[in-house]
Amino acid sequence: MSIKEYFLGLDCSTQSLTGIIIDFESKKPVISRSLPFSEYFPHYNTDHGIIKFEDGKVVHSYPLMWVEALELIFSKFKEAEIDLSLIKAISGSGQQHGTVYLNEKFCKALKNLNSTKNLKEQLENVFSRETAPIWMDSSTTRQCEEIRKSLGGKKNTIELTGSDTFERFSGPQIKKFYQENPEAYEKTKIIHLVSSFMASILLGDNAPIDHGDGAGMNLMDIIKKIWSDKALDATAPNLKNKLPNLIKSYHIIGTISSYFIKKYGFNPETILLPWSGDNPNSLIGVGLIEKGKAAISLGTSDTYFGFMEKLHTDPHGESHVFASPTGDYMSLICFKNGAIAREKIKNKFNLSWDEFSKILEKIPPGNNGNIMLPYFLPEIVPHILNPKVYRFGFDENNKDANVRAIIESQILSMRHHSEWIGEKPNIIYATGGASKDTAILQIIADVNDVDVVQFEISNSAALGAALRSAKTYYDKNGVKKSWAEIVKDFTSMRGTVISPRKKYRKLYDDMVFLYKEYEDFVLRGGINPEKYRQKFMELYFKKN
Ligand code: XUL
Repeated sequence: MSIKEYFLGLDCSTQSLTGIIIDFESKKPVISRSLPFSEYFPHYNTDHGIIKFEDGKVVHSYPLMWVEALELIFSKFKEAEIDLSLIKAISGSGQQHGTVYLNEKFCKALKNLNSTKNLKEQLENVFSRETAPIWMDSSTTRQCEEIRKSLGGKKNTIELTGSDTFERFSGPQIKKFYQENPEAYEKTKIIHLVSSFMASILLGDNAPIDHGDGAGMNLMDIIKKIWSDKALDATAPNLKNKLPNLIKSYHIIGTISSYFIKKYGFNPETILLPWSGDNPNSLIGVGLIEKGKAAISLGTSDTYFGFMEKLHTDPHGESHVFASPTGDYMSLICFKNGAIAREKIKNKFNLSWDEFSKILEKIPPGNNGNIMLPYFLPEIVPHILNPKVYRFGFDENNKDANVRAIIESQILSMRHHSEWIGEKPNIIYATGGASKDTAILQIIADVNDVDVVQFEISNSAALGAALRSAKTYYDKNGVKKSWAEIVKDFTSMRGTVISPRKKYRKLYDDMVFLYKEYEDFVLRGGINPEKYRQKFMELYFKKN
C-alpha cells in the first residue's frame, strides 16, 4: 500500500485567503478553497480586504483578519474530511511588501497557543499597529526620495536592492511609520512581512523572511542576499533588531506548531518552509524554471514576470528583480490598475463578465483607433501619483470602446514596459482570476505575437507554494527530483493554448508605438500624437 504524500500551499492575497492541497501520487489537487475577506469577515468592514484612508494614497489591511482566515480555512478542510495528517510540508504566499508591526507579546503568545481557544482571541493584543500598510499604498513619496538620496541616487539604489525605491516597498513604509509615530515604532519589537507573519503563526515562533519577498523591501542586498546596513541606516534606527532573519526560500524553518496538531490533526513531523511573495510563488506555480518564457498574472494587481538566470536590473527603474524560489532571480513589473480598473468599466456599464467578454470579441483589434491610458488608481508603472483616465478618440459613455480600450491598454502597457528585459518570450503563461477569459488571452496573444497558455488552476501562487514544499520535502528525504519534475505534472494541467493571429501583428506593432507616444505626451509633455492616431485609423479602419 502506498502512503499518500500531501503538500499544502496557502496564499494570503489582497482579497482572499486560498489553500490548495496537492497529492503527489495522483498528481492532482485534493482540495482548493478560497475565502474572500469581504464575504467571510464582514465585521472588519473592508472593501475586498482593503481599508482606504484619507486621499486614497494610504491603503492598509487588518492582520488579525488574515489570522481569522487562517483558522477558518483549516476548519473548512476538516469539514471536508481531508486527513490533514497526510500533509508532509507546508509553505505559503503573501501579497508582497505589506508590513506587520508586533509588540513584545507576539513571540510569547505564539509559543503558548492553547488549542482549546481560537487564534484571534489569543493574538488580538500582539500588534503595535492595528493595521498593516499593503502594496496598494502610495503615500511614501517623501520617504522614497529620502532613502534614494541616502543610498546615492537611483542607479545605486537599484544596484544595491534590485529596485529603485517604491512607495509600496517595506523600507519606505517603515520609515514613514517611524517618522510619524516614533513611540509606536519604539514599542515595535518585530516587523514582519505578510508572508513571514503568516508563517510565524504556523511555526509558533518568529519565522524568517525568504529572499524572494525580502527583495521587495529596499532593505536587502540583492547580490549578497543579506540585510544591507546602508539601507537599514537610511530607513529607521535600530531596524536590524526588529527584522527577522533572511533565509533561502527552499530551506526548512521548523515543524508545525502543536496548536495545529491538537486542533486540526496535523502530523507533528509536518515541515514548514518560509512563505514567499505571491509573485515568486506564482513563478513556480506556472512552471517558470527556465529562460524564454514569461507569465502574466491578472489579479488585483496585474504582473508581468519571468525567470532570470543572471541578475540584470531595469535601467529605467520601473521594474524589479526579486530572488526566485529556485535560488535564481526573477524580473517583475507590477501594474496597480489591474482587476479594479477592469471592474470599474464593467460596473459602469452594468455588464456581466460574459457580456464584457462578448464586447471584447465583437470590437476589432485596434479598437477603431481608440486609445486609453487607464489610471483609475495611482499607478506603479508608469509612476502616476494623481490618477486620471485619458481617452483618445472616444468618451467615457461609449461602452464598446471603453471595454476594448481597458484591456488593450493594459496589455499594450505590459508589452511596452517589459521591453527592457531584452528578450521576447516565446510563450506567455496566463494566470490569475481574469485569465479564465479567453477573449482577454486572445488580446495578450495578438499584442505580444506569442502563444498564450491558460491554466486550469488559476491560483498559481498557492499552487507554487505547495510545489515548493514538495521540492524541499523530497530533497530532505534524499529523493532526487529536479524542479522540472516537480512542476511538470501540475503545471501541465493546461486549459486552452491561444495563438496569435498573424494578420494583427503589424497593427499591434504600430499601436504599441502610438501607446508609447501617448504616454510620453501625457506624462512628460511630449508632442501630441493625434496625427499618428489619424494615420493609424486610415491604415487599419478606413471605410471604403
Ligand atoms: C508586486 C506587488 C503586487 C503584490 C500583490 O510587487 O506589489 O503584485 O504582491 O499581489
